[in-house]
Amino acid sequence: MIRIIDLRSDTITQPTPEMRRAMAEAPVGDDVFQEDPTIGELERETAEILGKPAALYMPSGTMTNQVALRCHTQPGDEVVMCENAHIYYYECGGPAALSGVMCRLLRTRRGMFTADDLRAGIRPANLHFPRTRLVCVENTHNRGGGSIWPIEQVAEVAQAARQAGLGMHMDGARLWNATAATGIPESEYAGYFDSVSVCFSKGLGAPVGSALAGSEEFIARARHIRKMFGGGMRQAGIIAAGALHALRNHRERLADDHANARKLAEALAAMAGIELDLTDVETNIVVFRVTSMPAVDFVAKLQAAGVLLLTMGPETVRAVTNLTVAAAGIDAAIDAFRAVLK
Ligand code: TLP
Repeated sequence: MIRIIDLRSDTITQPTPEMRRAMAEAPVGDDVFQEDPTIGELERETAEILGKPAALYMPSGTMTNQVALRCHTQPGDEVVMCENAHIYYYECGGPAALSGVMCRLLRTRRGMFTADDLRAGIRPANLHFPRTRLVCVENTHNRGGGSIWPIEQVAEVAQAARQAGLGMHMDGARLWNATAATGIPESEYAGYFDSVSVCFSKGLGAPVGSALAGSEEFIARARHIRKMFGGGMRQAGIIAAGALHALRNHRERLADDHANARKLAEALAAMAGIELDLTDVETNIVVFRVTSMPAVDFVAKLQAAGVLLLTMGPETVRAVTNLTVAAAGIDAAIDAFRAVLK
């Protein structure tokens, strides 16, 4: 039997035995009545880490992002973001379907735009134009290859947004990875934003859930929209306990994922048939170009050799290190890459 090394995403992780125990033993209540003590604890701890007054647990990162958009905007408004933002690229047209907003897309390298890029994307006041209302920043940036926004650039973009009277939302699904890599606290990044979405079910390894953080007033509105979107859950402390365990115990170990990504990237960069700039590998995501065959063929061959990956485009492939793949798995994956490219 070949051993499967799953590098498709950091969402594929299995709960650890300790996490399962915490989930089995979690005190629960009806969270629509705000009576679930475990969810309450998770929301308080998350808000505290992010330096925000309040937070709200939801089933997914897609829901936290889309609820945030709905809270910040009116139908017909425009939201500015990178053309590769998860909110635009991977959320099923949610901004149009759920909030009735348009997306103004900025072309970027690796997901990061400047204050000048933003200013160029803001509509002037004019009877004919939509109202620019919100700016979305993704940190780390998924399609950007796990890239980290420099904090100075966040500050400049936030200042330009404030000057124009715009709201700021961060898709921080992998904000934990940015902090693990830079040492800059999550709250320092979050301080530049009105709302922040974070995921427990990616690098942290929980089975379910994300949180949206912001002011008390913003989160009260988000609670209402979450209910409207069907995300009001009942005894969800069962799953929130997994998220709480992950939050308390798995943030520091993200450094292992980053070391594994670097190891993999260094080996890949040296292989003929692959193009990869090592300076682009900052966290747990490795994106590379395959020059010797179409990306889909490459991924199929690796799958046959027991290594699971995802294509990102016709020539690009993504590998994401995660909690279930230890350093030994990375060594085995490197051998499989070499065998396929031979
Ligand atoms: N990303 C998934 C896929 O949807 C692509 C992955 O495997 O990386 N924001 C960012 C930056 C994300 O990467 C994701 C998930 C989400 C939001 C959405 O989270 P979920 O999957 O919980 O809805």
